Amino acid sequence: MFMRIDHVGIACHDLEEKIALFERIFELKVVAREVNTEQGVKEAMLHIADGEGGGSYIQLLEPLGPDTPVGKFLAKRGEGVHHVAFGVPDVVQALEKIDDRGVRLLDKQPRHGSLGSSIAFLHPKDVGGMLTELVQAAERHGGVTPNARNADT
Ligand code: MC0
Repeated sequence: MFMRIDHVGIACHDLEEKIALFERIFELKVVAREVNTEQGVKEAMLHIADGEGGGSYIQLLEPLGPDTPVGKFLAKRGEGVHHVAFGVPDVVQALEKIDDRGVRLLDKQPRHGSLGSSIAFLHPKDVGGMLTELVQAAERHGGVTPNARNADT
């Protein structure tokens, strides 16, 4: 089901400060920034490597307000790893499979994610305490749609 780890999302209070920290320690580079109002975050993607179906990244997340998923997380747990996102070839198909396996889907339909991806979250309480995100990368970033795969075969 999974092709790679797409990204690890890190919750932080100050995006610019944490970008500078990750650039300095790990020599990573920001390849995209976005304000995603639907998700209540301002975020930056720092590129690590390219893999099957897309890249892998560190995603730094600053909440747009206290009453957002990341705002609530910071108030409760402080800064740190907020979620792990796995690259899948087809997010709708992955959701259908997982729905039959007793896991609460936080998104029944994919939403807009970083770098033009389609994303969906699974409830952390049903996945060993880990907020889990499924990511189908945009095609221009190497995502593999079912049609593209069929065209290749
Ligand atoms: C909450 N909990 C977590 C957690 N957030 N556990 C592990 N990791 C997390 N990140 C736990 C709480 O500690 C609590 O457990 C229980 O889940 C309920 O949490 P809550 O504080 O009462 O908050 P809820 O229930 O209102 O919301 C939690 C939930 C929500 C995970 C359902 O945050 C959500 O729907 N998240 C998905 C969307 C999201 O996170 N968007 C931001 C990233 P206890 O034991 O205390 O009951 S957007 C993003 O990343 C996009 C831009 C992208 O990747 O492209």
